[in-house]
Amino acid sequence: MLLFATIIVSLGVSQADDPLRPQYHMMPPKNWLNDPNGPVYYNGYYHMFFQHNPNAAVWGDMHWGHCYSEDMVHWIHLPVAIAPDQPYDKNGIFTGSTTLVDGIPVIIYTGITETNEQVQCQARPANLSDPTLTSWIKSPLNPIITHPNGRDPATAFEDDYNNYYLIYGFGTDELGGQAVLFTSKDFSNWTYLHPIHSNHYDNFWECPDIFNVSNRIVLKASLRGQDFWAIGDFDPTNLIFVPVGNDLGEYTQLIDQGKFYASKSFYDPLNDQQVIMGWTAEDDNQGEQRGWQGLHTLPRAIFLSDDGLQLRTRPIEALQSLRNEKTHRHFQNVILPTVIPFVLVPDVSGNQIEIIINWQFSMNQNLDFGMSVLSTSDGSQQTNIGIITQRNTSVMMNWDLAGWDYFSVPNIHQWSDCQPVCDQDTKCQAWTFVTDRQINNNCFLKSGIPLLNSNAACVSGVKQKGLDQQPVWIYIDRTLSQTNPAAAHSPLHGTIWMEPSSSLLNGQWFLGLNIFIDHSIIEVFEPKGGRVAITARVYPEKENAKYLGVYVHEASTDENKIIINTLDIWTLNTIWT
Ligand code: DQQ
Repeated sequence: MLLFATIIVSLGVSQADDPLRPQYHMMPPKNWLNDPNGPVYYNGYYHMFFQHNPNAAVWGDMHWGHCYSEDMVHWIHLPVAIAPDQPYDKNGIFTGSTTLVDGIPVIIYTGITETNEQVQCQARPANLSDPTLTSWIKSPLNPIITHPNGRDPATAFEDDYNNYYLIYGFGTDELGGQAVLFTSKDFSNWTYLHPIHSNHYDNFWECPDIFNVSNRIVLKASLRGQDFWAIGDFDPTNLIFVPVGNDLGEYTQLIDQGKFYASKSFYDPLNDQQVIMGWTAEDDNQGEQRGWQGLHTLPRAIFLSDDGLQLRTRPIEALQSLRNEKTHRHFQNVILPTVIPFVLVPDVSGNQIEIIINWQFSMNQNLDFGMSVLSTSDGSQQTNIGIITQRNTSVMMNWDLAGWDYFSVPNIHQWSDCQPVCDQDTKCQAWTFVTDRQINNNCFLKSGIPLLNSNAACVSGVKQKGLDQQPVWIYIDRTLSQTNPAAAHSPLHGTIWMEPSSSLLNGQWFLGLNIFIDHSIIEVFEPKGGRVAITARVYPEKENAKYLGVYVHEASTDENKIIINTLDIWTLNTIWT
């Protein structure tokens, strides 16, 4: 089938020795990396620290690794910044942050003591005239905080009266997850106040972070294996965070829908933006053998929705400098008229690439279409990045919205009674009624919109927003990504609401996706609205799994076609200089 009119030459493929090792993501040369720690811009350079085991490709013996950069894109490795060598941190230099105190970067990190207590410690640059900030000196006052026994201090903030405030993660079964608040006048002597915020979605919060975006306060924390945000205000009298919408822990509050944890943000003064990056762990059982494990996601700029109530992210603009312009390929107006199992994008290949694809499709149709990446030429190994829409999302027969249940409603015996209950509950985003069980609570309410799963025993619905608004599922399907059964295969997805103001013309929706492929990591964004970020790990074994394709698994029955308005592809250069 001839779909693509332009004939082009091959993009070329990275010749890295290890075909799965990413080339434009932050990671040490070998061994282990986890949480980003204390990113900061100081005196002309960005500094990135990270949880690092320098001696083995497994978690343990935590040090702070260190890289620096002029542009937040191209990085240079530096020696370990902080090593565990004191009684108060001998068992690990855990996560922490950097704060500019009177213009000087000061690190506060969690030390794990000889007796495995978690205490908070401070370090300052040994030589401020060294722009690389290679050496750090621990404070003679360490540990500066010993109770409660929590971890992961965030960048501190200041009020108008020269009081500093610091939060770190804590929690118990009884108290739930918490971010505990301390105050100080001199940044060395800290007084415990109370939890700045807490809830019962988990019994401990790791890596909390608090920052200002567009005159609102964002609180984030890591719990249940994912990173959640809440937007709110800081109550200056009671010194607590008060969420204005959903609280962190709800499925509407994920920063990234995929493999993204222990994220850390920092203020980038050069571009006046708050930047966040997360830790992406390996998702198979081969990491130790490969000799490296863990990387950081691409840095993302944080912004708020127009109403100030939703957190949005998109890749920082500076990443465009990684594009090798000579390899740029452009296609336009590719019409996909009907169901197409798989068709190759001609003469393009690459496993270290960026893709921008602008889709056009009709409103209110049953559609499933997308792009295959890291694909063999026959499509036997591939990862699909697609879009699903449904004609009528208020009642979807034979579909399960699997997961994210927060309540099963008693005494409901038919699906038509399930939707009104959801409509009346502000927390409810969607529901599924299970028809083949003779139990008393077959109506499940969901606190987000899970991915659609075909299931003859289910009827599902999405709480509606308005006649001209439509939910759209954006997914990464890893069913054929690799053959290793121990690698994660489960689909990942995010759901967004298409809204007429930004993307509807003559009954057609316009939706752009920005996709980054780097050997064994895929990041998918909806860059215009910043409403979706999905990070996935994949481990294609086949050497030629470097092609791109398109597919339409479900097409409209009427005259409407799915159209690729534009498709742009670049090879990206490495970030290591
Ligand atoms: N990882 C760090 C901890 C943190 C956890 C230790 C989150 O400080 O709570 O490596 O991944």
